[in-house]
Amino acid sequence: MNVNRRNFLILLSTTLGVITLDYSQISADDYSGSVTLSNSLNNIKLAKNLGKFQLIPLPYEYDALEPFIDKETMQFHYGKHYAGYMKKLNRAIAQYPELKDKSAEDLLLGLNSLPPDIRTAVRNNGGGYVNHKMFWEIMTPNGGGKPEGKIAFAIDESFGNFDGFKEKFNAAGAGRFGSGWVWLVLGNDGKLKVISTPNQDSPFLTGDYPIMGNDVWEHAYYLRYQNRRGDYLNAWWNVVNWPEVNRRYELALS
Ligand code: MN3
Repeated sequence: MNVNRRNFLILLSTTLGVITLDYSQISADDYSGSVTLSNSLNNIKLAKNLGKFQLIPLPYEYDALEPFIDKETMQFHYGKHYAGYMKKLNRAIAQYPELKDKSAEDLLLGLNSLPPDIRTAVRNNGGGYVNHKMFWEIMTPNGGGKPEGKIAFAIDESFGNFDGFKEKFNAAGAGRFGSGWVWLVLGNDGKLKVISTPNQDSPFLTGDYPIMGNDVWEHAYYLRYQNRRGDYLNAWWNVVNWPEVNRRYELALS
């Protein structure tokens, strides 16, 4: 691996958990190319110049969600699609140093107050960045089964029972025309609801808190399921990380 001094400093500081990078100095060209880092779990492909926003390490191996989500899908989804959203988000905000302290969630919540020329890029790529971070974390190879904790009671209260919730969620995912997401959100009114959004639109755009969501873009399932989105939606419940979903619910309540 050919690592120049600048990249080495960035990699080193990442390992130490300290990122001090003046990304206002970064030109768009810095975002091209990549380096491969190894950790105990994965080969993580990171953008050569990390920028403000970074990839979270995938919390399991690419093949860990087999047979429900195949290895090749995970490799492309994490390494290409998710990484692409991150790079484009970094590129969009690099021109505006005054935004450097904002989280991706804050950028989405305040989309209409952003400079007009980056609103679409932040909506799409900030959404893609935040949505996928959640997506990796709410899945686990030891997943499935029934909800636990406070979210279990809340689901029963809002949807009758778990099966009623699953049915509603699957129907919303199947009914999303084209690309998008299906969500369980905590709405402004404090109530749980199932919604669907197009493209990479985040529930944060409308002030709803995303508790859990499934990606129904074809890139999420087509290699294994082809046109059978319904089969993917059914299989996906086997990898849901309910403790993490419950953690997100408790966070949303607080
Ligand atoms: Mn995706």
